[in-house]
Amino acid sequence: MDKLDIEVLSGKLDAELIKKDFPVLSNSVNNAPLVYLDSGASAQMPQSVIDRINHYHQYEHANIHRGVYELSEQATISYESVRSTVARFLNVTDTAEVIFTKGTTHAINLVAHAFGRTFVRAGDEIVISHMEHHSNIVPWQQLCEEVGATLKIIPISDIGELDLEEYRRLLSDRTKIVAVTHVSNVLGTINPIKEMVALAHAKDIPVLVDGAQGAPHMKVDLQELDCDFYIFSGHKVCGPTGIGILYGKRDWLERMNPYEGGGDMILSVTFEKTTYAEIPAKFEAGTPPIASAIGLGEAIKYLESIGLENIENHEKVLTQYATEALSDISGLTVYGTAPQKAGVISFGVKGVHPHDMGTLLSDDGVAVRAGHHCAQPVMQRYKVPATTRASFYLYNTLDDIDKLVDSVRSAKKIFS
Ligand code: 7TS
Repeated sequence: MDKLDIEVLSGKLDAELIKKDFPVLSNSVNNAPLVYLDSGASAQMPQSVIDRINHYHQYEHANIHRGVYELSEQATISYESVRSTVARFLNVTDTAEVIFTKGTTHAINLVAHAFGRTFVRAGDEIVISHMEHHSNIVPWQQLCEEVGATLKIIPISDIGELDLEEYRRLLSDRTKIVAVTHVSNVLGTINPIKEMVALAHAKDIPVLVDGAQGAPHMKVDLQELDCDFYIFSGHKVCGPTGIGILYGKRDWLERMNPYEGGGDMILSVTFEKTTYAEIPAKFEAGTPPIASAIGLGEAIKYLESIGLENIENHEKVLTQYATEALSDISGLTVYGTAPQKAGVISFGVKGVHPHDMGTLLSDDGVAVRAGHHCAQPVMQRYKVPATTRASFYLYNTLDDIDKLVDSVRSAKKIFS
């Protein structure tokens, strides 16, 4: 794939121009321009998001849902309007189905507690996959230990696809929920969520989708996917940390008990009895991260202004270009080569520890992640202790990839 082909293919998105929207990306690291290839961990924020958060702090800050004074009413309107922005982003119509959380991890714990403690009993089963992030494993494991349920695991193939035949077999009368990632943060595999949801729904089993690596990188249409819960984090969609989204179908959310108790989630409290607020308030106890929610709204508007389809297409091109260039390096193995793949490349180079690789790349200004990526079962599946991972986003250019590849080559020379 040469550069000209690629420019034609990624046509609708000018990454060089987009890069200028992100102040961090004009910085240098170790006297080299920063090449940021760790958006899978946290994406950078554009100036518009930073400005929106600053404006809130400077002119609009007040607690929400309680003041009768102007400032608090305005802050409430700004916060609540983000619910509509998120609903549009996910193509859902009922804004009460959009719950603000602290992030993906918090949202999955919320469902594991609130759904789990309401619907899961001894002898029941929960189906997850072998490619989950720890945050979509541990909360379910804790639930299973507490109530006496069992975790069932969908296996993955050598190229990093879920085994759908085995998935079908795992779905039974005992299955109470399926919890699966939209996109693997290590392998990049995009899972066939629509099909998996249909198979589960045929047996009346609800499905939770961990969208931490999905929502940032492609158009998510929840009316089409039809999953019961969809979750993502603000900091991976060019928003701030401390905020995330739980979408849940009204029917489930209304039947689930609250996860946390406190202010804002009640209708009335006496020492004898508390009655709970309607959704979404029932799941938003305490003062929320107001500024972060408002920043998330701005981040979504930014991504929408570029176009999620354009972002997805751009990342596909970057991934193909990077895979071809990296694969030319002898002794380099890419983990995860499924045809349906997002902008994540995990790799290992014979004779170079992934952490050493990460450190040497950093010396050249190239920021990648090295380690188990909070997905140790994936490492166990491929029998490696760790990998080096480059992950791409809308602001990455072909030059970024060239620098990555050059830097990997130099690192390899040091060890040969
Ligand atoms: N699920 C997936 C698929 C993820 O990739 C991550 C974070 C999480 C859940 C947790 O999200 P959080 O916002 O609650 O932390 N993944 C990564 C990563 O790949 N590198 O750093 C964080």
